[in-house]
Amino acid sequence: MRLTRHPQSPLLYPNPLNAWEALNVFNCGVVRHNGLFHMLYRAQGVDYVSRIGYAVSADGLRWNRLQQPVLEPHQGRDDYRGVEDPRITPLDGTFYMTYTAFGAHSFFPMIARSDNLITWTDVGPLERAQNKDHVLFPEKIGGRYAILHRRPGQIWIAYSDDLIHWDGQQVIMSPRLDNGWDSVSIGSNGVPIRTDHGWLLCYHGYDAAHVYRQSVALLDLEDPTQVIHRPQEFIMEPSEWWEIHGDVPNVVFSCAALVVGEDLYCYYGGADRLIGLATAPFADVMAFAQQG
Ligand code: BMA
Repeated sequence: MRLTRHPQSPLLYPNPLNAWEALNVFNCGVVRHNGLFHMLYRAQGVDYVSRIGYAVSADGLRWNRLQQPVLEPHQGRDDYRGVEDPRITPLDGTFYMTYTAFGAHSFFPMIARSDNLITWTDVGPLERAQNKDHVLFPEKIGGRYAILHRRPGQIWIAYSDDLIHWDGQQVIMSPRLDNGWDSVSIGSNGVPIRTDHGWLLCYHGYDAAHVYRQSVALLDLEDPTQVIHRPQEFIMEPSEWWEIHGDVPNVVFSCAALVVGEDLYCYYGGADRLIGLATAPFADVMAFAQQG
């Protein structure tokens, strides 16, 4: 099973008229709300600092962007390379953005909230150590917030009552040393999707050649530390010219997986330069996921 590139991909290009997004636009979170698709995307400008921009779309394909970023370096931890890789979780009537703050000496897993997807307020970092690829579940589990994150190379889970103090840290998925594509490092992609067969988690992995690919796993609904299925194969790898050549070569990296009608939509950054969309019938993704 492989995802199919949408024929209109790539959907978003850098905009040379805006200094802050003139160089690259790539990893993005997408959420549907009030009949519209809302995108928060990572952009790099001529200063190579990452900022987060906002775009809106009626069909998920043609996007209108704000001229100014909605999140810029603002809190010291992000003073070196800025704010990266937004993932958007709607939960309890508000929106949460998990993003990475890239400072001079480390990178930090940040969490912010918003009621309108444009004005964001930090809630707190998940932890004060090198950590990224964190994504909040769209429901409380056992009455508590649950988050996936990445400590070097592995996907971890943690729980919280207030989004500030986290406990229950434990590793749930590791690289498979003998499996090629995900043998070196793995991390979560978009927000886990509730299904009858478990949480569908899209995740990425890379190998010794630093090629980023994507696949899926199913986690138990009540206890997502339990990985029920994890197929060996990937469902997407760089193959288009703009996924192979860009700012960082050989990368497909998604922060957004969502169900649209009968399909899974996966928005992703290609080679850290452009934004694309790949899709598959959701039933096919689920049949594949349960093979592992
Ligand atoms: C990861 C993240 C992503 C990026 C990827 C490939 O570590 O920084 O933002 O797309 O590397 O460069």
